[in-house]
Amino acid sequence: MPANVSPMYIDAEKRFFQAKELPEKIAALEEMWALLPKHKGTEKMQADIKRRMSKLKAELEASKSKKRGFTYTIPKEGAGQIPVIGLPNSGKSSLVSAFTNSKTEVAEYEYTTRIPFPAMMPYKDIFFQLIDLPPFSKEYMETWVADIVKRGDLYLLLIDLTSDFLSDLEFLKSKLHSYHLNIPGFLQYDPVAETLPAKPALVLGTKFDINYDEELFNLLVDASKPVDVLKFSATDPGKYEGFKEKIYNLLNILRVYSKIPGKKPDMDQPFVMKKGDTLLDFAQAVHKDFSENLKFARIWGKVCFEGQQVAKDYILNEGDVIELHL
Ligand SMILES: Nc1nc2c(ncn2[C@@H]2O[C@H](COP(=O)(O)OP(=O)(O)OP(=O)(O)O)[C@@H](O)[C@H]2O)c(=O)[nH]1
Ligand SMILES: [Mg+2]
Repeated sequence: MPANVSPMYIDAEKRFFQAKELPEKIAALEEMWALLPKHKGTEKMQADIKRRMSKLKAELEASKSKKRGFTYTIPKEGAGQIPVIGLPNSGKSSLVSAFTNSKTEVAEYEYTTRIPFPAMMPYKDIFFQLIDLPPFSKEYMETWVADIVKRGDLYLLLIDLTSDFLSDLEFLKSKLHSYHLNIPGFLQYDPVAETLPAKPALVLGTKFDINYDEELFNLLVDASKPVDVLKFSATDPGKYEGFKEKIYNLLNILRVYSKIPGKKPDMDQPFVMKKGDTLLDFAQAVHKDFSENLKFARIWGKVCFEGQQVAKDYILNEGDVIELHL
């Protein structure tokens, strides 16, 4: 034991070695960390404490999720499942209640939201499924939050413009990196994420009505690149709806409409398809047997006019009205 540590440190270390339960061990380590003078002479000890701490925290997390043994699985509905991600009080629930019919709990205090809360957000003739989540935080986070985020089709990141938002952004990035998300160019390189499907993200600078400084905002824009940042406030939803169109474009989807021969098209219920999908993909989406029996289709749209006949490999266009012939 080097002479330059305090008796309090030695005491904490004693408790670390005597502790039987993980939380006690972690608490003792945290105390040791706080009490250890940080200089060159203690570098080895610093590294040692950090290594032990991360190992024990991982063990604790694992034992908790094993004990709990559950996770929330939210069935996908609508044109895209969008987890709403942000630090405590960043305005997640305010966004969800302003843009959907569901009333999730909004409050001035932190950690208001404790369970996932799905709600449908209308956009034109379709819906996006938002999921209000508990906050991302440096303290304990439920492991199921990661499960929900990983399944998302687009990550909506809320950054409170009235806070120390550059460090908030860095914190969110490091968390998302630990989930191995593939958001091209946004997160630090991660060989595991590379093997997973790339997904889009969008940053909203919230509480824009309270605090705004063009220069600071531009720093956020730079730090978020290549992910776009939009100014946002939940107090005046009508004025800030633009983010929905952005989401639509980022999801790389399009809407097509089905028509039964001899009848008017059903313009109320679009089919949401991926950009690049073919007529055959559409037939399959309408009915799983249709793709086998499909002969051709007639299309009314911007690219094909007046019921032009197309084959199975026709690439769908936004707004196409499609009449399948089996
Ligand atoms: N002025 C203003 N206040 C906002 C805005 N968005 C949220 N707030 C306020 O900020 C506080 C926190 O909002 P919430 O929507 O509950 O935040 P949250 O991110 O869901 O918080 P947690 O669930 O605790 O993580 C509330 O008092 C809201 O009224 C906004 O755009 N403008
Ligand atoms: Mg909330």
